[in-house]
Amino acid sequence: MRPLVAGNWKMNGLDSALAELGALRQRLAQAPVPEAEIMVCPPATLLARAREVLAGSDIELGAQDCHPLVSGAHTGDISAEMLADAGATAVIVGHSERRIDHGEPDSLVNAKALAAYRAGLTAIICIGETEAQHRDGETLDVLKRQLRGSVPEEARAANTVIAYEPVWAIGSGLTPTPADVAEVHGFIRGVLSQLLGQNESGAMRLLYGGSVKPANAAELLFVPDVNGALVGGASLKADDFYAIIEVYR
Ligand code: G2H
Repeated sequence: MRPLVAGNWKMNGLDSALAELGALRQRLAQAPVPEAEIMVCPPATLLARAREVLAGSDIELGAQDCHPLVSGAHTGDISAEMLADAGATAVIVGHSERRIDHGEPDSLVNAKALAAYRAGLTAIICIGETEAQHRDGETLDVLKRQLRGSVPEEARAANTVIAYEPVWAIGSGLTPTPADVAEVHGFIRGVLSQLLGQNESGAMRLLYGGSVKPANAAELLFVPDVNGALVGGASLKADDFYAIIEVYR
């Protein structure tokens, strides 16, 4: 399975990120890493400019969120169709920052994933336990509940990627041990198998996300059942993002 390395810029990128993206593009042209699929997910306002920077390259564009509906009276929201029109081929849904900051429940994440499919986008569905849930030993129960609620019946390996992002590891510099990541990803694969069948589950990419850096990428990304990374902070600098991608070469 070809791994996916996706950069989630979050609410960053107004300053140097497009220049960094140009540098990444150049770097990949000089020293390609065809073993990995590469994506960047800028804020929606930068999609069009990022598309210009990436024109003719293999680097894909994703978005960070979408509204479940196609259009209507939803001030400030952006539909999956609009993201596709702006050049996105994928959209992140259910990132913990949206689940927590905006109170998004699993049912809404599920509806957003369906909207992504409707617009022809890949849904990158995020799940992950909080620090308190981790401490209380609830990780696997939380992940099972999130998967059952957030992953639509229509999810297929061709239209869906799952990203496991422990909330306590996001932006904190902390990461689970490779053994813990292996256990959790194996568990996720098992739950997906119950939900979608063994074929789809077996072929679906499971990304790890949360403080992935050049220094820890190799130990986290070659864990069994890890098929790539969702990278936040380290995706904003071409050198760092390339160094993470390069582990697959
Ligand atoms: C987790 C991750 C990207 P960071 O949110 O989705 O961010 O790599 O900065 O921890």
